[in-house]
Amino acid sequence: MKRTVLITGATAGIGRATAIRLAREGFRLILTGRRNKLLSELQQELRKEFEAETLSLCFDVRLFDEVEKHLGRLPEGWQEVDVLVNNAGLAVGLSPMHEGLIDDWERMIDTNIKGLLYVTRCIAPGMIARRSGHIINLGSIAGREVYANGGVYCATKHAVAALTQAMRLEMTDYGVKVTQICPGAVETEFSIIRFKGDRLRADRVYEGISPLTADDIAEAILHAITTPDHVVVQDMLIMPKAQASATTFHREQSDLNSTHKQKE
Ligand code: NDP
Ligand code: 8X3
Repeated sequence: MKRTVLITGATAGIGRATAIRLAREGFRLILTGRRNKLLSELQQELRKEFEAETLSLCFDVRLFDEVEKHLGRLPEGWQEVDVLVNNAGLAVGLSPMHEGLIDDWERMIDTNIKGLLYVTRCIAPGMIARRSGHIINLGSIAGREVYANGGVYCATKHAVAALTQAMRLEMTDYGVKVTQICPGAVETEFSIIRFKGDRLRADRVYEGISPLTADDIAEAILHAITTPDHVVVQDMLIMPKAQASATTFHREQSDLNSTHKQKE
């Protein structure tokens, strides 16, 4: 029986790349996100390219009623989720706390922490009952370090690290694996969202380096979910070769070649 993987945030970036990589390997996929058109296009692409069996569900992970409506009663044939990839997430804004926008904070906290919890609350009980399953949480280098002006985003990713550890402590007795994947800079829609559509500013984040690609992280997720049953990848930190810490990059253009520049 092919395993079923639920990916939150499959409309872009790491989630979308993971969907494509896993479809190629024959997994059945539940694809979620807020942009229905992108979900439909991805579904068609995966069916055409890989004859993938997919279900798409359009909802906002911040709204528990919506999450429960879609995931609390999955359709016939899709009720057993073997792997949950808690990927939906974002950074919004880059400013010190004394100037931060409350709406930016709410979006990050509600998506990255509460959204992950809401989805897990709906899916984990089935895994516990079946004594089998795997939860993969997208953390970040920002969950291991903090940097000025990104305090709230960093706090949400530190929360993901804490929740991941607690899940593991709670679920190991039930045979459920728990993994955290922590990337450094990955070029996706992430910086465009962080800078609210300012593409020039977003491009500067990756200037003079070869950032990670969404495919690099999809490959890591594939590895984590295809180890033998007795093996768990608990935690992976994956950085571009040119990135030494959250704020330290070696850039080919020397005028940008110092710590912190990309976060200013
Ligand atoms: P993208 O912006 O490219 O993709 C984010 C995905 O999350 C989209 O599919 C988006 O879908 C979904 N999403 C955002 N908000 C919501 C919501 N409220 N409800 C449902 N879905 C939502 O970013 P990445 O692929 O880069 O990010 C994926 C994860 O990886 C995030 O958790 C991020 O924090 C983490 N990460 C990213 C890094 C990077 O440098 N890019 C580094 C480290 C970690 P839609 O808009 O359709 O809802
Ligand atoms: C995204 C990476 O360094 O912009 O999680 O916080 S960073």
